[in-house]
Amino acid sequence: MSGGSEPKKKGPGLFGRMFGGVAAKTGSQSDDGTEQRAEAAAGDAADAPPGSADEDRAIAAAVTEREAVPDTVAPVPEPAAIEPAPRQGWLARLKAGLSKTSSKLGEGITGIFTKRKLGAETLDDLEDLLIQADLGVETATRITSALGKSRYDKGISAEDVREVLAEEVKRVLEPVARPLVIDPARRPHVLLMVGVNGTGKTTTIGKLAARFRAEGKSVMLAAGDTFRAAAVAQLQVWGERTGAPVVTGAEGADSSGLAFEALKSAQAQGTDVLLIDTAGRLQNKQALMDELEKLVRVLKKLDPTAPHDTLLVLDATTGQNALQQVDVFRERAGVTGLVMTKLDGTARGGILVAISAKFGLPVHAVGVGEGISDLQPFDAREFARAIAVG
Ligand SMILES: Nc1nc2c(ncn2[C@@H]2O[C@H](COP(=O)(O)OP(=O)(O)OP(=O)(O)O)[C@@H](O)[C@H]2O)c(=O)[nH]1
Ligand SMILES: [Mg+2]
Repeated sequence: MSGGSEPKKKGPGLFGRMFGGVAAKTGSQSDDGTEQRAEAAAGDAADAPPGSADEDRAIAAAVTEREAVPDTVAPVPEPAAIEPAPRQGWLARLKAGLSKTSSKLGEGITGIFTKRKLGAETLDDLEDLLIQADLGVETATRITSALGKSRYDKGISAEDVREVLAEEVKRVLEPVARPLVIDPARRPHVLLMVGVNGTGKTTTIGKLAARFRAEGKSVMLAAGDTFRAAAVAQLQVWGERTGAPVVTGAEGADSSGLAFEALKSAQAQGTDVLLIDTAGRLQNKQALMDELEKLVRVLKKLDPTAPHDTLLVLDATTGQNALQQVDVFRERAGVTGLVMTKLDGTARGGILVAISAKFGLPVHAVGVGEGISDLQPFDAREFARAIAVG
C-alpha cells in the first residue's frame, strides 16, 4: 500500500482559526415582520405565471396565517468554543465507513484474478462486481477498458487491479471535488439546504455554521423546516453552539415566507452567510417539490442571484436511490452542489462515483460523524483509495 493513508495537509485546517472576535449580529430581526410577509405575498403574486391564481391564493393564505403568530428570533448566545477539526481520525472513520464496500471489492477482485489471466471473461466479471458496488455502468466500463488496454498482457495481481481501480475512481472524482466557496461580496451569501428526510441537512447546517464562524464570518440560520417543532429546536441548538442567530416561525408556517424574512433580515444586518434549512422531502412528492421551487422564487425577489448555493445532502447508506434524488432535486430546486453524510457508517460510498460520473455536480464536503467537526472537504484521492484499496 502506498502513501494513501497519510492525511494530506489542507492548509491551517477548517477550524484552525478560532473566532476572530466577530460576534453574531444581534439586531432585531422580526420587528417589521408583517411588512415583510406582505411584501413576500405581493411579490409572489406579481411574479406568478399566468394561470397560477391558485398558487397566489395559497401564498396569501399562508402569509395571513403566519401573521396571527408572532415570529421569534432565538436569543443569541455567546459563541461556543469550537474544537479544531482533528484530521487524523477523519480518514480512519472514512476508511471504516467504506470498509464494507472496499473489502467486498477486494475479495471479489482477488477471487476473479487469482489463477486467472486478464481477458474478456475476467473483465466481464470485474465489471459485474463494480456495478454491484454501485459504481455505475459508465465507471465500471471505464475501469475495465483501462485494464484491457493496459500493459498487463498476462498476469495481473489483485493489488494491481485495485491500484488501477483507485486511479480511475480518482479520475472520476477529481473534477467534482470542489470546496464550498463563500463569496465575500455577497451579504449574505445564501446557502439553501435540501434533501430527503433524515439525510443530515440540519446537522450539516450546524457543522457549516461552525466552520464559517471559526473563519470569522457572521452567520444566520433560518429554520425553514416549519413542519416539526423539534426541527426548529434542533437548529436552535446549533445556533447556540455556533453563536449564530436563528430565524424561526410558528410550527406549520409557510417556509417561503420565513426564508424571505430571514434573507431580508440578513441583508439589513450585512450578515456574511445565511443558511436556510428545509424540511426533508421525498423527491417524488410533487407538492413538496413545488414548495421548494416557490421558496427559491421568493428568495429571488429580494436577491435575484440567491440562493448562491443549493446543497443536496445525500445519505451515504442510501445506495441507488441517491441517483434519482440528485436527478429530481437538481431539476426542481436547482441543486448546485452535493454533501454526502454518514460516510462513517456502513456506507455504500460507491454511489458517489456513479453520481459524479453522471451529473458532474461539485461534491463540497462529506460527513463522517455527528459531531461539530465531522464535516470535511471532499478529497478525491482519499475517497478513491478508501474505496479501492481500503
Ligand atoms: N453517523 C453520522 N450521523 C450523521 C451524520 N450527519 C448527520 N447524522 C445524523 O443523522 C440523523 C439525521 O440528521 P439530521 O441533520 O436531523 O437530518 P435532516 O436531513 O435534517 O432530517 P429531516 O429534517 O428530518 O429531514 C441525526 O441523528 C444526525 O446526528 C454523519 O455524517 N454521520
Ligand atoms: Mg432537519
